[in-house]
Parts: sequence; C-alpha cells; structure tokens
Amino acid sequence: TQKEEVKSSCCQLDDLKRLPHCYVSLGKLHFSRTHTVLIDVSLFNCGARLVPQEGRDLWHSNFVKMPCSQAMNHGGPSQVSRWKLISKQLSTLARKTTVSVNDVATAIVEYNPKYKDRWSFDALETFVKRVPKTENYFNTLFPKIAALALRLPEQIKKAVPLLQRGRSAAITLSQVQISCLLANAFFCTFPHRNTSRPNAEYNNYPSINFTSLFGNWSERKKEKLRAIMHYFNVVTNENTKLEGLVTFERYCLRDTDMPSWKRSTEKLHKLYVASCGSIETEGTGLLQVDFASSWIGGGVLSSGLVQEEILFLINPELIVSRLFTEKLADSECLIITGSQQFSCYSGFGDSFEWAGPHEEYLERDVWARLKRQILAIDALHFKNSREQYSMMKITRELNKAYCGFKGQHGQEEPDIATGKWGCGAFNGDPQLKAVIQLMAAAKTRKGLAFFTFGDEHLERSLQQIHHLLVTEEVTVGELYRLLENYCFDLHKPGGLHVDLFDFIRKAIRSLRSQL
Ligand code: AR6
Repeated sequence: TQKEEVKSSCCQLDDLKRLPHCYVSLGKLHFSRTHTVLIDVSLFNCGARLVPQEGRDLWHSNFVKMPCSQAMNHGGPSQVSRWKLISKQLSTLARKTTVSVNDVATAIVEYNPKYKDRWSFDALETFVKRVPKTENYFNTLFPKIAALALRLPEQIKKAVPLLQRGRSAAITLSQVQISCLLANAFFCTFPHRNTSRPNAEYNNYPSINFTSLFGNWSERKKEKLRAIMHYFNVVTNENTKLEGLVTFERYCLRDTDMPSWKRSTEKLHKLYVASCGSIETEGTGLLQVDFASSWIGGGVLSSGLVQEEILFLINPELIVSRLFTEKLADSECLIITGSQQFSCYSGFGDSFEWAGPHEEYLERDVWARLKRQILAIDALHFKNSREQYSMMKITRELNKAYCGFKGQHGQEEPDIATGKWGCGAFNGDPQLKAVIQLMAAAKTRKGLAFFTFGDEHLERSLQQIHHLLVTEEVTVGELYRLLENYCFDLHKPGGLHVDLFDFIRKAIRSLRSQL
C-alpha cells in the first residue's frame, strides 16, 4: 500500500486547457433569436464605444418589468408615475454630497409604501456606524449610487428577456448597464419583485431588490456589505473604465441529449487534484464551477455566505443574473462569461472577510468580455444523507454536471475547475460527488481540476481511486453499474458500512480476478 500511495495517474494543473490559450473563435458580435444583445452591435463591430441598443420597452411576462417602463397597459399609468416617484427621490439624494442611511431608507419606502413597516435597514445602519472613519466613505457614496440608478432609461432601452425554464437563451450586456441595474437593485426599484405570495408573478425567480441585505444585522452582513459597497465605489468612480460586456447563458439539456450512462464506454479523462488552492484563484482560465442554488446566487442578498455567495460578492456583476434567471430545473445550467472580480476575500462562512480590492489582469475576448467563465450548477440538497444513494438522484446529478461540462462550442473549450460540489450546505458525499463529476467529465472529454479545499484525505484517496480506475481502464458505464451495486447494498437490511472508494476498489479487484 505504501507503493500505491505514491502512484498517481493525475496530471499537473498546466496540462489542462485554459483560457486565454484555448479560445473558441467567436466571429463578430451578433444577436439572434436566442441571444439578446443590449448594446448596439453594429457600432460595437465598428469599434465604437459601448452604446445601449435602441429598442422597445415591453411590459410582458417574457421580459423583465422595469421600474422605468413606459408601458400603459397591464402595469397601467401607475408604472409611469412610479418612475416619476423614484426619480424624484433618487434625484434628491443624488444632488446631496452626503446622504445618511436614514435618507436612503426614507427614499426607498417612499416608492415602496407597502413595506414601510416591514422593511428594516438596521444592518445597513449598523454597518455604516461600525466601519472605522478612515474607510467610511458610504455617506458620500449613496448619492453616487442614486445617480447611477437614475441612468436606467438611457442605459437599458431594449426589453430584457427573462431566461426562462426549458429554453436555452443568452443575454449580453455591458458592465455599465449591469452597474446601473444593480444600482436599481440597491435602491429596491424593481416592480413586482418584493413579494413571495404563492401565486406571485416572479415566484420562480430569485429576489433582486437589496432589502434583505439591509435588515437583520450580523457580523456576516458587515463583510458582505463591505464587498458590495466596494463594488459601487469602484463603478461610480469617474476614473474607472468599465469597458466590457458580460454574457449570461442559460443552457438546457434536451431529453434526447441525455447520455445513456449505463452504456457509456468512455474512460476517465485528465484529473488534477489539490488540497490547497481554490477554484477562483488557481482555477483561473478554467470553466469555474459555482456550487449553485437552483435560485441563482443563493443567499447572497440575505445571510448565506458559502462558496456561491462568496463568488457573487467578489464578482458582484453575477448578482444581476437574479433579475432574469428563472429557477434552474434539473438539466439546466447558467454560464456567465466575462464578469469582473472586484474584491479579494479570506475565510469562509462566519470567518469570511472582505480583504480589499482585486486588480483585474485578465485579457478580453473579441466580444470585449474578460476571459473568465463561471458555470452555475446546483446539486441536490440532501437533508438526510442516505437519500443520495439512489440511482434516480445520482442520474440527476450526472445529467446536471454533464449539462454544465458539455459546452456548446466543441473541443476548444477550457477544462473544468471544481471541488466538493454539493458537499457543504447541501450535505453530499464528497466521494460520490467526485465520482459523478469524473464520469461527467469523461463523457464530455473535459479535464478536471479538483480543489478539495484543505481536505488532504480526499486529495489522497481521490488520487488513488483515479489511478486504479485509469490503470484498470474502467469505463463510465462500468462505474455506473458499480454505483448501482453500491446503492443496492447500502439499502439492504443490515446495510453496508464501507465508503464508496473502498467499495469500488474491492469490486474492481474481484471483477478483474474473475477474468
Ligand atoms: N474553492 C474550492 N472549494 C471550495 C471553495 C472554493 N472557493 N469554497 C468552498 N469549497 P458549499 P454546496 C468547498 O457548501 O454544498 C449556497 O448557499 C468547501 O469544502 O458552498 O453545493 C448555494 O447558494 C465546501 O464545504 O456548496 C447553495 O444554496 C464545499 O466546497 C448551497 O450553498 C461545498 O461548498 C450549495 O451548497
């Protein structure tokens, strides 16, 4: 066994395909029936600066209902006056040099009168009080956020489609447009987005207005607000050049594209495993997995503070996905290309701390997007750990990972940076999830960089099992059948008390010895 421990079939991180070296040739920026571009494409392709695309505002169930919508039907004239009301409040704030949290709160409830006694701003208030004077720029920042929010009608002229369930579609917009939408989210201007009544229109969408971030003070809120305020401080600074585009693409795997796992003959592909390093840093240039919630962004605007929320706090442009991304279904994912990292962080959960600005050195592609790709896939949440050992659940996870890893642009796409997907808040078994991700990667011929986040035991055991699977040339189909046996044995009366890797090891040895 001593000898076995040092044997490894793993590769080095440099052996994996990464951006910017493996980039799909994009051609000119173009829009299509399924790809909405919110800036003027012809001007962009002539090399002009990013100019918002002219277009019609639509008050329609397939589009984001905007606070500045001019629509007279459905929303009725009240919508027009709503933006008047909002602009009046925000202009008053924008004209001042300093604005208190109380002023912000008063403005917000002025155009959201229903929530006057329900929304609390105690977290924002405590935050502003607690942060030391030397880094307390917030009272002068609030007016700038208000001014940014007011630019909405000039920034977003064309209706923003919703990325709805069951449809593959994409939206590309500029970083400036995103900042303006987020400034509106900060000031809670989005209509129809504040209620969670059972039949509410946006019930199947994550929240977008920032109310839940402003109430319920906790130390966590402090660090979250530091990251968010830093983003606004940068984007409202007149010296900042926000020059890029970001694409949000919802991808749905059709039933006919689901692999037949049992009959798959692929063998395992490249694996790099490390207990140190993280997806977002060492995984730079790879397709970086967001351990997502089906409600994209999870608890980023409330109290959550694990991998996905941290990712969204250091790359706040990701938060705008909550405006238009319907809850992900089982075989769907969201891929975000080009978002900018604004902050550094340390810690995790309760120990999370905002650790200052992040300097961005990434190149941009020909569509002016930073060469960063994030893949949001939501694992299943197992309240009881035993639930996961069912082939129905395992197949769901395989298809989810496959949907995300697959890519749409052929072989020249980056390999994948992942880790203990679904194994923290969602209570998954790290060995099972590692095998599932190895199978999905093998099926899509993608290499995996697996960051165990300090788990040295998993690092070693994953290297060993990968070595065995590679040397024994075990196929994806064989692995699927082994998982079936494992689940079967586990649920037998008396149960099974070995972990998955041990089970696989024994099963392969006994299979091979029978040959
Ligand atoms: N790089 C590599 N590994 C990491 C990183 C990182 N940056 N951060 C954490 N890990 P978790 P889940 C490891 O709990 O179980 C959110 O609320 C670390 O060992 O974030 O899929 C979402 O919105 C951690 O325990 O993912 C969902 O609602 C493990 O990855 C829900 O949590 C799992 O991280 C998803 O929960």
